[in-house]
Amino acid sequence: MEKLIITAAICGAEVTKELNPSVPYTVREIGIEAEKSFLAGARIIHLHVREDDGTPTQDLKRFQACVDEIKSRCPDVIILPSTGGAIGMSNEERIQPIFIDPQPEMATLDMGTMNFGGDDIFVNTENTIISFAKEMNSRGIKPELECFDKGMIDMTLRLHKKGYINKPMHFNFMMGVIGGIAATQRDLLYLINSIPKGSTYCVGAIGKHEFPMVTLSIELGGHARVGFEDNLYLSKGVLAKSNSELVEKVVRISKELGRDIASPSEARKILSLD
Ligand code: KMH
Ligand code: ZN
Repeated sequence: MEKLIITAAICGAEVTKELNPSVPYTVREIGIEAEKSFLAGARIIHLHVREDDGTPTQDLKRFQACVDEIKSRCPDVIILPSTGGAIGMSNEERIQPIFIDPQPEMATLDMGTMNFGGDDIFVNTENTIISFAKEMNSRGIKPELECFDKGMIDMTLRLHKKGYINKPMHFNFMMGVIGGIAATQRDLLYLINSIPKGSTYCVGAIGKHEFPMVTLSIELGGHARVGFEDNLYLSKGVLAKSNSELVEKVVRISKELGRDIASPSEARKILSLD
């Protein structure tokens, strides 16, 4: 089986230090969390950034400072900035991280609008998706296709036919988000069976669903995403002290299941980044 690529979603936009004091806010904290995750086996850092007080931001200068800090600590890691940002941000704000220097190899592309809990709506209209895809394509940035539900795969296939999304595609299935697809074995199989042959996929899931769904993905040949953005706990009632503990747990599971971890260059090859 293909070697496993682990993504660490180290920060997110929603979780806070009140929920887990190890959630990184400052440039240095973000750099340390990225480095520890990389050393534990993560090959991709899915990056959101914060102001020092924890406020989520897509400010280009702040992203650049965090990317510079990460690259000075682990130059080989793949940085995958968020173009989703936080609920309520404008498209102009959200797209800013693709302009970091050097240009990112990948960035998220969220494939549809959805409820996001309470009164929150995560808005990604068809025209927004097309305009973000065009910006990424024109720069050679590979989109990670964020699918929170099956209909978002259908949107991806439609936009592929229209020429906005290229093969080979790389999907990230985010499961168990309020308003999205449930984190169940049946639903993961449905998602996997709905993507084009030759695509790669990664699986992440919220809270207690993270490790069961990631384990299933490892068994089925997919890749794995863990991190504070999705889950703050190492096990029931035990807060993770660092994202790296979550990565180490995936590495342990994967090794037990007989699947090796990709090196940075192997990860780039699997994702057709080179
Ligand atoms: N924070 C969510 C509203 C992404 O990174 O592209 C969106 C999100 C997806 O996290
Ligand atoms: Zn994200």
